[in-house]
Amino acid sequence: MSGFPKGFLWGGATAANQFEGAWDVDGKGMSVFDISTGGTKDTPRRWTPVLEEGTVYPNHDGIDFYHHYKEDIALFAEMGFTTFRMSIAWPRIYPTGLESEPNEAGLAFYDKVFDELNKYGIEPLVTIYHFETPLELLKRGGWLNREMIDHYEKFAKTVLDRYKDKVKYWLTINEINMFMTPFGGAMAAGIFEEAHPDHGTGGVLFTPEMRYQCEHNLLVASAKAVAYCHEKYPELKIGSMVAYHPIYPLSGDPADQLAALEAMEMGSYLPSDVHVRGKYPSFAKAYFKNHNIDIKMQPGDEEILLKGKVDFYSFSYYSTRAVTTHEGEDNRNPYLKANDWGWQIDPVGLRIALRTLTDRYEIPLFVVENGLGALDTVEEDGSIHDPYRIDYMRQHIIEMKKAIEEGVDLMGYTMWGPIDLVSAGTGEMRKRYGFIYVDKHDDGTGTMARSRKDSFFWYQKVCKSNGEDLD
Ligand code: BGP
Repeated sequence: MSGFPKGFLWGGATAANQFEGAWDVDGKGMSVFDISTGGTKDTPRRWTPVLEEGTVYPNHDGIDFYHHYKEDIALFAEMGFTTFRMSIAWPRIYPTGLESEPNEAGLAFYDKVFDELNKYGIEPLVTIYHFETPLELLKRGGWLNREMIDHYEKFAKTVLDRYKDKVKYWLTINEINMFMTPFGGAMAAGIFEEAHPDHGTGGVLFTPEMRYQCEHNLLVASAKAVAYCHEKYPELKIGSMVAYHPIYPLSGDPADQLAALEAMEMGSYLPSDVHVRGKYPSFAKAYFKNHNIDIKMQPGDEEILLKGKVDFYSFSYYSTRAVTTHEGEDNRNPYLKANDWGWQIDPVGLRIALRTLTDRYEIPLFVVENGLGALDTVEEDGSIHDPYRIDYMRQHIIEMKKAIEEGVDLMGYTMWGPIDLVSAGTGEMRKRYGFIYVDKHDDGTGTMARSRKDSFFWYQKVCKSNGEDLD
């Protein structure tokens, strides 16, 4: 019986801003998440351009990986990780983004982390930029401002040059399509109060034209990093990272089918196609024309995109959604259950995603985020029983295995948040993904002590048996 190939990479994924803490240590500048308060699924976070006395800013301390990295990496090694996904906080390297020389203390921190990982034989998988936009650059318009491409290029070159011998696997920009969403307005363009139906009104509108302009600049920046890496370090592997959100038609009505196709095209395939094929797909060009969206491109952009084709396609996968064109119809998929945050759980959808992406791109794939955000209970004796998390992951891993047997070339799996960390979407701690519990709470209290949940021992078996033992 086939299954996961030898050398399949098993591990977990994190982002600097959500777990490092040490927000103002060793010369680090501020990122957009340093001005975010915590929220919940019902109460949106606030972005406070001026820090408020007495307000909790959850990313300031994160779970303090900065000072616990040795202990945390030892726990990952104990689980049998063969890879670990993390990002480099841009403002730790270039505090405002504008400096011409990098901050040596920031660079030295990641040297220590990579050395520690390598000590245990864990391959780092590094996201160059995971939402951590330097605040100073947002004040200059963020990704709406073309100069951002140069700032990113400088940062990407610095880290590729510095860590080329310690890091083999790279991702250019995390969930590049998330920058086009209402949530993306903050980290893409410094638009903190969006006039969007989902987000109340009264703020600035992050218009479709602005979104696609940011996306274009991001795609050019990503392509520049890929081209540089290929030219200087052909032995390294550099990939894309897209939030892959499958949208199903709710019914067999062709109008629903079309609506689902269009949502997939502009939501997931636009950036994916550019990353993999090196050019804009025809549906996107037509969409821009038909909606009077004028994307400012410069001569040479097309050539850069063509030179920036990725080596592998990585993506996050949490849930699927459905779309209906029928007025008044509930667009929840009646065949699926949801987590406490309303994200519908769909393991078979992952298998469909893997096969669809294989058909479309025919390059290696990497699942770099997948997992269950849940409320955990600590028992009196300190144990944490999380069968719901084990069940979610087991079902997804089974479907991944089937997809491999159906011809998918899959490099690895890094589930999201192997250790509890701050939520990107809401800024809360109580939405936990980890195999490792961290005593840190939404009111800012907690000892930061780490403990193993039941799922820790389960995933240890999975990693050590190369995905064979899923019981
Ligand atoms: C992705 C991000 C991650 C991560 C994850 C889970 O969008 O790349 O940073 O946090 O989603 O989302 P959340 O933290 O909102 O539960």
